[in-house]
Amino acid sequence: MLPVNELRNIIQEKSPLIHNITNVVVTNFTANGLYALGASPVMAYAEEEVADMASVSQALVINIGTLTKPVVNAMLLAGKAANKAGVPIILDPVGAGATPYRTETAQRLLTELDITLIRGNASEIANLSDENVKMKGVDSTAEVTDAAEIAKNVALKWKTVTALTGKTDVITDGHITYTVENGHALQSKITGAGCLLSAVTGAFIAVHDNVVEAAAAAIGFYGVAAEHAATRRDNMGPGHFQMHFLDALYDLKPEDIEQLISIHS
Ligand code: ATP
Ligand code: TZP
Ligand code: MG
Ligand code: MG
Repeated sequence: MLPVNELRNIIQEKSPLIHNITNVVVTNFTANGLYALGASPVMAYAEEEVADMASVSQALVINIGTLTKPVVNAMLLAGKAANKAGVPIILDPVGAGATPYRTETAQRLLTELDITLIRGNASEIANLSDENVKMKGVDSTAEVTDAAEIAKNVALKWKTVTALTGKTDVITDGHITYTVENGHALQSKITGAGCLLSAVTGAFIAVHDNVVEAAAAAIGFYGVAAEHAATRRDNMGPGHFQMHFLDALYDLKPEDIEQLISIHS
């Protein structure tokens, strides 16, 4: 079993600073989710400061959900500073494949920066391989039967650990592969479930050098939190789920994690 509880404890103890350059939809939810986990979020976008902020952070999370030209410039500046300082970078390629601008920007970031982990849904990850898969805005439409193959291709193509998420999650560096069977369907009924997950993987990678292990542990932990949240109330809907999910990230019991977590290699 991966050291999920141990890594969560280290995050709570050390409270790693996670610099997010994210989208305008999920900014508040991402900051609250990182606080609930025990990490320390900061959002900073100005070209004048992103390099300084990234270089003193323990992880940089770049999310292309609501791109503009100045934001792309800030991502490149922050990313270069993070690479120079040895700070890990997580890329969430939100909507890659939905428009050429998103696909090309994700590819540009992967080309110009040394990215530690890509975390996206099935369509987004498939669009970073040589496949062209339809997106419905930012939501995955891919009926993926070969998720592991797609994730491995992307990991090898970009020389980056890749996490393809959905009902089953696949985390791979192209050689070592974990699958995670945790999570709940209500996660796709709230905005930001994927974006916050990318930030949460950043916090786990900040405290554990083995990136594939850290990402799999983060995704397993996050899925158990969702399952736990979904059972706290009868007839759970997205509104209450979002609230209970934040609470579960905060106070999920170590024994519940051990009992419910389903990570396989
Ligand atoms: P999308 O916009 O397509 O929902 P996303 O970027 O929000 O994509 P997801 O792939 O939905 O990201 O992953 C977010 C989290 O939700 C992951 O932890 C994943 O395991 C979980 N998840 C998504 N759908 C399901 C499902 N049907 N059953 C269980 N867990 C799910
Ligand atoms: N539109 C642009 S970014 C965004 C939306 C709805 C949020 C996407 O969040 P997630 O976590 O990928 O579902
Ligand atoms: Mg989603
Ligand atoms: Mg997403």
